[in-house]
Amino acid sequence: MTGTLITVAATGAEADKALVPALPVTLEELISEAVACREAGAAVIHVHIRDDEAKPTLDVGRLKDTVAAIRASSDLIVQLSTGGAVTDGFAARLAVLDAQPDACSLTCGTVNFGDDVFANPWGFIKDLYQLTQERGVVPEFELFDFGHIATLHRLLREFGPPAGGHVHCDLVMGVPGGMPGDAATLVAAVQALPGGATWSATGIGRTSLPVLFAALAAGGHLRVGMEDTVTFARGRPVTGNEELVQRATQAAEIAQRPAMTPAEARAFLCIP
Ligand code: KMH
Ligand code: ZN
Repeated sequence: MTGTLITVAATGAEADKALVPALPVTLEELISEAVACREAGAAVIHVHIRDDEAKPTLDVGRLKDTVAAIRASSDLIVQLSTGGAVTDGFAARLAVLDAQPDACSLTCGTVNFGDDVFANPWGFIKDLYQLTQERGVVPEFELFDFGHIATLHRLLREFGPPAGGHVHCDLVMGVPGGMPGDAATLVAAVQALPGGATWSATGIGRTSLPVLFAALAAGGHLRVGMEDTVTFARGRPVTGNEELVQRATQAAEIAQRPAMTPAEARAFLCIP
């Protein structure tokens, strides 16, 4: 049994800074959170950035500055979001790779996303996948529903292995419109993954703890962070990403699969 890969999804595109003051939206806030989360046990940071008005942006110049600043202040693996916000177009989402991250998210299908639609048609998925292969950016396959797993199989069948050669997935559970965040669903999803794939899981909102414990019990890895939940316990807002990472690290230690260092995570994910 390996250690536990802990990814922190620090900001996301959905939470409103005005309602969630602890959300890191400036570069300074993001770096401060990144350093604290690295100390607390995170090995990967999943990054969305905001503009001067704290609105989500995919501005490539800002993304490049963010990648450089994270690398200058920590050894975290930098995984940029290519999902962006539901309002982002496909060209801007492909251009994220111009910022030359270590890794990127790659969502394997369209999903209802609350009242919105997170659009990921096959044409976009295959273009993005081929771009990751050309650029040597290691994708993490984001799976919000069972149809996304079928599309992952198709992607690998038609276009071969990803950059680095290893398939790592993230089950994103509990999105209103996606698969539910519970242990039975997690086990069924894991059974459907391609052979040899490794996986993390994250539960959105109130599913964060059930999914965390189910993932550890099933031998998987963890993603936590304010992109996915802004409530630490019933009626108690999250004070920052660090406490979510600390809780994941403690749970992993209890499971006797302690948090991987970023160097161990690089080897595990085949990121040079
Ligand atoms: N913000 C969601 C619409 C990703 O980062 O790749 C998409 C998302 C997935 O967060
Ligand atoms: Zn994201």
